[in-house]
Amino acid sequence: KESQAEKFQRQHMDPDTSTVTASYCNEMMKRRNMTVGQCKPVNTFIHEPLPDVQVICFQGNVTCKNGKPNCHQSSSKMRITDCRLKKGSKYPKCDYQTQQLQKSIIVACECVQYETVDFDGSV
Ligand code: PAX
Repeated sequence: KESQAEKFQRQHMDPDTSTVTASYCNEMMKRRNMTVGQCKPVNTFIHEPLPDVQVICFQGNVTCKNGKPNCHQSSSKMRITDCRLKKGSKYPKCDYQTQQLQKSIIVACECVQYETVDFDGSV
């Protein structure tokens, strides 16, 4: 079974892409299995090396949106792409808006191996 850390990497890591095209989200949301059964409404891809994302678990501690204490905010801005389902898009035709951004990100970490398990937002 896919671990939480593996799920985080499937859903949020894309270190090797630097510039994205308008069709990036439509292709990536499908390729990474986030359009199975339903269209995932919002998802962020991070274009930074995995070690740079994992180290966020040792950076500024913040409360997660769900009230848990295990979220961390990156001390530097990261290259990210937000994928947002367009209004009127209906499953199985998942049509996304692609937006490339540079923002500080917030992730949840589990202490077993200090691995990122949840994307909590960007600020
Ligand atoms: P998830 O599916 O909610 O949680 P996501 O990144 O895929 O996250 P499994 O076993 O998979 O069910 N976990 C935690 N989740 C949240 N908070 C804490 N502290 C925590 N600790 C552990 C992934 C797994 O992490 C576990 C949780 O139980 C899950 O385990 O965001 C909804 C989704 O949209 C993404 C992020 C979420 O998907 P919302 O609306 O709740 O904030 N998303 C959202 C995004 O990618 N980018 C964005 O900017 C926003 C706002």
